[in-house]
Amino acid sequence: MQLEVFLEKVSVNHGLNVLVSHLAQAGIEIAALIRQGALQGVTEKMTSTNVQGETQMKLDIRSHELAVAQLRASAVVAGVLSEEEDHPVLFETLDAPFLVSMDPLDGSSNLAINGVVGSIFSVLPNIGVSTLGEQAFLQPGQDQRAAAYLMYGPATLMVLTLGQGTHVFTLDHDSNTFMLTQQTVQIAEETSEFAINASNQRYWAPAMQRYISECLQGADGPRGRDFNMRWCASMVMDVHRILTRGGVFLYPHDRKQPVRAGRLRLLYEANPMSLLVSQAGGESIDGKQPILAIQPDSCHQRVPVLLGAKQEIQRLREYHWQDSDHPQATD
Ligand code: FBP
Repeated sequence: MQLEVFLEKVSVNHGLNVLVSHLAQAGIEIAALIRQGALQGVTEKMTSTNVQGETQMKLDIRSHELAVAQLRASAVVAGVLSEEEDHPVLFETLDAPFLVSMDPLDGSSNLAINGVVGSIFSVLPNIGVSTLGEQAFLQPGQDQRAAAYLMYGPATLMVLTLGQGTHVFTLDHDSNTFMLTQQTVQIAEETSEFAINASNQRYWAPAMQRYISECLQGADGPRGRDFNMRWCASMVMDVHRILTRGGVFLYPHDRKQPVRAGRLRLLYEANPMSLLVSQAGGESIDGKQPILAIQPDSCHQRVPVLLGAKQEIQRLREYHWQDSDHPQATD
């Protein structure tokens, strides 16, 4: 079933269907660029940095521009907050029904090694950006109307939720259309696989040290079974593995940069991924509270992200509450 047919079938919100179709088109254009690799200068670094102080890749900017152009063309979006811009880009259609927050190119450090990258989108209702300005983007994740990521791997995938389950679409490169290939995916409640950047271990809070140490002790330790570890340095790829075969993804708070509450951004990484995971039966917390319940206070705010299999996230929440001195996720 083609994406557009699926949308007409499951969603009565025509505006949202139009928006999702334009996100898909942006994904098709970005995928075409990525497939050209160095021929398109995909791996080139810019001299500019984004608001996070990260050196921008040429493709970060191109992906941002392609996504902004498609969202503007949809005529149902009033403005876009992007990882690549300090402030939201507001469109002429200020009264349009939706706002979008996005990470146009996630995992861009993988480009230089021809690795998997993605794009992440969060769709919010427009609660009055014409008067509120960028404050209108500061809505809790539970208010999202849709969330999606594009995965640019061996196949190009679009993973989508409109709040009724999480579904996977595969791009047919011949017809340039996304076809439904998995409907209502479910994450197993139990798992023996975790993903974390272990090089940060010495900076973790005691709760995280305990959880990972118990996993590494495996069958000889309190967990009584062996655990496997994976880390792709691309949130899209790590989360897709969890939606496909289970597991947990962990980017906890660490004291490497104590002022920073975490590495990942709440509005265009943590919130959309949390909605996709929760709609697939998983959970996501910042250590103590559900990420989708967090009231944002700045556009590029960072949070700790612990998401995936329900039983492991509940265990991590317990360890963090026991570990009373673990800092909360507010800047
Ligand atoms: P950006 O590439 O959009 O900045 O995303 C952040 C990210 O690359 C995530 O995709 C990934 O999970 C994480 O950072 C990798 O972090 P690290 O470099 O510490 O392994």
